[in-house]
Amino acid sequence: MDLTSLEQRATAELAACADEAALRAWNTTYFGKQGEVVQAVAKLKEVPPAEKPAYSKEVNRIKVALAAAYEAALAQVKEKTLEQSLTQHALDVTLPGRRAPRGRLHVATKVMREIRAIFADMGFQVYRSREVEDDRTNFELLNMPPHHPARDMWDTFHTTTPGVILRTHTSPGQIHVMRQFAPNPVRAVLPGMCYRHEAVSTRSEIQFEQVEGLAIGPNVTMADLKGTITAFARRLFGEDRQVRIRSSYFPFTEPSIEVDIDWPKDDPNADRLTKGTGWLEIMGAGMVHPTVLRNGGYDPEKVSGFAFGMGPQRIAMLLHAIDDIRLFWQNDLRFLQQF
Ligand code: FA5
Repeated sequence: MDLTSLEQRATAELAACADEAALRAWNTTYFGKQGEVVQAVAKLKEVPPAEKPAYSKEVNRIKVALAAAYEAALAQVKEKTLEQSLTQHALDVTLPGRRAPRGRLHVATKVMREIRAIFADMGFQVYRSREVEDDRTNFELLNMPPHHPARDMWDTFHTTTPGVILRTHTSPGQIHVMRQFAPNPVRAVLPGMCYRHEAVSTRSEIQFEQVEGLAIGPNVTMADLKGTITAFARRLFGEDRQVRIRSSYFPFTEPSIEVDIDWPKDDPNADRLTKGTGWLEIMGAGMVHPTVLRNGGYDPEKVSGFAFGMGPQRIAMLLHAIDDIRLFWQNDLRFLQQF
């Protein structure tokens, strides 16, 4: 076997390999099971003894040299492929990143938190009550037996389970709070969603939030109620806003009042929103009816209490001069992004 011509041929063919596949084929030709270099090594057996040392030395030199040349060529080709991929699919790391869209709190959430904070400062704890109620707690225990005409004030969404309804106000929460804390004094606010089968208008939605307030203890009076509401209204709306207290009727309070806030006269929507009166009703309130106190587990001879229920959406409308309550739950970003 002519080792010199084998080396020359193999070297020339290796240099001609353009890619990794060609290199691997070259490797099979020379270093595979039947490869030429492998066969040249095997030939050592047949070489006459006198020539053996020289042949052995030469064939090993060629074997090592070709193997090294192959490894070097393979490494070079891999390097080239990587470089090509880097330049062809170039990544510009200096480009500014995409901004993550930043969310914000819904205006209703903000107002709700403000209201809660003011009452928290006055020592009211926040109590969560269920949105799905039974007729008994939403009406009966609040002094409205079936067929009581006062039920007409709250047109109700019924579930398919008889007697299970969506609460029409947060007042049934009063019963849950009382039953948990009686006979101890309590001061709590109950925020949450309410539902009414109503004609939707600029001031009324079928879904809206309320914040209920309840204070029970020895010698709680109407003066405490008026003081609490006035302090609250002044903190939320400012010292110069007017608060009006009117007598009213709720079956679960006696006496009952309604609280209005004056609407800025220079607002072109004032007439529509206040039905021409200049006042917007923000809450109903009163002294807890003795029957309701008893239903809650208290002795009306020993304690008295006041309660109120307000609508944060109406309050948000006042604070931000929003002229349509329907905007709150329409998820229109043009509206939501203003707050
Ligand atoms: C009640 O719901 C009584 N439970 C309030 C109460 C509590 C009285 C405790 C006495 C003692 P009224 O139906 O007026 O009352 O609702 C109270 C407030 O909820 C209203 O002043 C208003 O701000 C808000 N509200 C009522 N209906 C809607 C509606 N459809 N859309 C938006 N807000 C409403």
